[in-house]
Amino acid sequence: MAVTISAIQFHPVKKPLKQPFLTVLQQVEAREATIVTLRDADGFEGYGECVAFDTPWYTEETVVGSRYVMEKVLAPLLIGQPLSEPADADSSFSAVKGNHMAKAGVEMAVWDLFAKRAGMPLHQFIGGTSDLVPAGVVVAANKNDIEKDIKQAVEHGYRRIKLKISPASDVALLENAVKNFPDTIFYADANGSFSGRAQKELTLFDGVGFSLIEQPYGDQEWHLHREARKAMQTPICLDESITCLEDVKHMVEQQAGDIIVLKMGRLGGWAETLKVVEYCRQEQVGMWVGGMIEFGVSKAHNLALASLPEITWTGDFSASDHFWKKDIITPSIRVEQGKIKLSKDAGIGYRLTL
Ligand code: OSB
Ligand code: MG
Repeated sequence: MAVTISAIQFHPVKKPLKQPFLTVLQQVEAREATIVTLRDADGFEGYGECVAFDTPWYTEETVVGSRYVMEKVLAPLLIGQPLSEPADADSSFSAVKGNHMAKAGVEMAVWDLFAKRAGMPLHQFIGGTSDLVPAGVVVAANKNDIEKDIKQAVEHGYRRIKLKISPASDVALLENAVKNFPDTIFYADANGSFSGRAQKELTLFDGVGFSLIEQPYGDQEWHLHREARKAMQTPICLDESITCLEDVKHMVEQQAGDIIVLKMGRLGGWAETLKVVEYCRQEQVGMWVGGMIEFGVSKAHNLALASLPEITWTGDFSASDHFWKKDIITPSIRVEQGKIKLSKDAGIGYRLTL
C-alpha cells in the first residue's frame, strides 16, 4: 500500500556547545540545525535533521539556504505523492541539483516514518544486525594539553579517539599521546589542511600510530591522495571528497583511498548511502559513520546505519551529553563500556523534546 506524506514541519534548533569545537576550517561554538517532522495520512510520523552549518565551511550548504530548499522546493515535491517504498522520496528529488543536506534532512524522516509503519526499529528495517554500536569521540589536537582531553575521553569509556591534525600539529607530542594510550584506537582528521604542502609534511605523521588519516588534501585532489596512499603505511580515508556513489567509484579507480566516511547529510540521505555501502562491501572499501556535531535525531539515524554488518570501523559516536547540556531527544544517547545500545522502539527509537 502506497504511503502519502500529508504534512511537513521544520523546527529550527540552536544550542551552544559545552566546549568550542576546533578544526582548521572553523571554530564551532554554537550549533544551529533544522529538525524535520512529517506525517502521513494515517497519522504516522517521521523525524529527520538537516545538518548544514550556518556558513559554508564544510560543504556549500547553509542553515538558511537549506531551509529555503526544504520548504520551497523539496516539500512540494513530496507532499501528496504516493510512495511505495522509502527510496521513492530520493527519486522524487531527482530534478533538484545538489543540496544533499537539505534532501537528507527530509528523506531521512521518510525512512523513519516507513520503519514506524512497519513497527520496526530503523536499524532492523535497513538490515542492521547489531544493537550495540562502538562509541568514538573527537579531540582537537592543536593544543599542548591534548593528553588531558584523551584521558578524560578514555575515562568516559571511549575506545576510539579522532584527533584533528594539520601541518602545524606537533608530531612528537601526538606520537607520545598515542603511545601512552595503547588500548585506544586513534584516527587523524586533517580536513584538507595539507593541500598546497610538500608531501613530506604529511608523511611525517606516518609513524604516529594512527589507524587511518582522514582527508589530508582537498575535496578534488584525488591525485594527491593517490600519491599519499602510495607513500604511506597509514590507510587514507576520504570524507569531504565523497558526495555520492560516483565519487566512491572514482576513489577506487584512482586508488586514492582505502576507507570512506559515511555521512548521510553529505551523501543526500539513506537511499544513496545504502548504495554506497553495497558498493563498498563488494569492493572491500572500509567504512565508518562520521559525525556532524549533530543533535540526537541525526545521531539516531547514524546509529541505525552503523548497525549494518559491513560497517566495521568505529564511527564518530559521542553521547548526548558530550556536546550538549541537553539534547533534543529522550531517552538521551549514553555510552556504556565504550558502546551505545540501540533502541528497541520503532523507527529511530527516540522521542523529540524540542
Ligand atoms: O571533518 O569529520 C569532520 C564535524 C563537523 C564537520 C566535519 C567534521 C566533523 C567531525 C565530527 O570531526 C565531530 C562529531 O563527532 O560530530
Ligand atoms: Mg572529517
